[in-house]
Amino acid sequence: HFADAQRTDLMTITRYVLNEQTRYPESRGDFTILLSHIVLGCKFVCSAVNKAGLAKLIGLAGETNVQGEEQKKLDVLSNEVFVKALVSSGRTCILVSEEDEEATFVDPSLRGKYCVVFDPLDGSSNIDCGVSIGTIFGIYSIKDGDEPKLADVLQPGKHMVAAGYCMYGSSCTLVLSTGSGVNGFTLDPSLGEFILTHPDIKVPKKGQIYSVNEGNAKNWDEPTTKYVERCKFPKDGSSPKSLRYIGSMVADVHRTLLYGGIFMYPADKKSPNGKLRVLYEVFPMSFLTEQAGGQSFTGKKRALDIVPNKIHERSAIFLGSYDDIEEIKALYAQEEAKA
Ligand code: P6P
Repeated sequence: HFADAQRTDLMTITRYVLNEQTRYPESRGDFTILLSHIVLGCKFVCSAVNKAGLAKLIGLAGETNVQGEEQKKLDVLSNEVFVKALVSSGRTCILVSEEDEEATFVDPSLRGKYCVVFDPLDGSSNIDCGVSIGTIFGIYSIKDGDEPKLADVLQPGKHMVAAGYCMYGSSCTLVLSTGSGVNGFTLDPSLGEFILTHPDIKVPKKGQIYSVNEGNAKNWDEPTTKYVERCKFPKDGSSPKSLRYIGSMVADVHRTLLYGGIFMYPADKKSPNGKLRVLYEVFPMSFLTEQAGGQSFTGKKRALDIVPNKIHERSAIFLGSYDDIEEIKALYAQEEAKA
């Protein structure tokens, strides 16, 4: 009987968000409309990524993006789709994309109250070899009703009203938090709907996996070096942790949320602020991790407390299981005490 109910009682992402909305009687459904446009963008990118190899979309567009990385056609396409979907939703006023050097201020005729920061196709250097990649997004409300200004997207991550990612892998999974927990939805291509498949995701309190690019070990600082050493040669007689590093943030974070452990992109001598971008990589993934009961730390402070000065600013990040992050925080605190 339950199986029947499950088959007919489909909890789609739209229905889930509408249910959420009933918690805010004053809301006029703007967020639901915004989210439906983000979902449309994810469906488009999922379809384009799945047929990229066939549609010869693979290969360099010849241009380089603001990050100086060679731009693949899918990057360009995904960015255009998301910008157009978000602007046409009539619910946004400022957009920040990894692909665009400047923020986009939406025309007053289409302006809404939300600011969206996003990486339309993170991990795109992995497209050609079929590794999972993803879209990462975070949503702020404009600070006060008058003219949108850059300060509205330079808010600390803790002021985000929602964050999520869509992972394009063996299946297309959208993981979302609107501030009351984390839920995962999987695209059913036959319906074109995202169906709730991972209700109320919680990061295991402690994990057996560490995830870092060991190739940067030469440049790590003392606390990171010590922590990784502990993962490999535990002093307390426990078994060493496993190393899992995919090199695509969405895939590494998705595994961390589901299986536990720690994902790290530390600062190092070569990149004193790490590599990952604050607004549309660190903040959304930290928001989700905290909502799932984990922690996210920069080496100096809680990641969501960062106040960005520039829209493409970077930060170091250590996120994942609550207890594992406590360990890395203690090592940085010891370092701090020595200074
Ligand atoms: P590295 C992909 O290019 C990305 O931005 C993230 O998705 C990923 O976590 C990171 O960079 C990988 O960086 O230096 O280990 O190749």
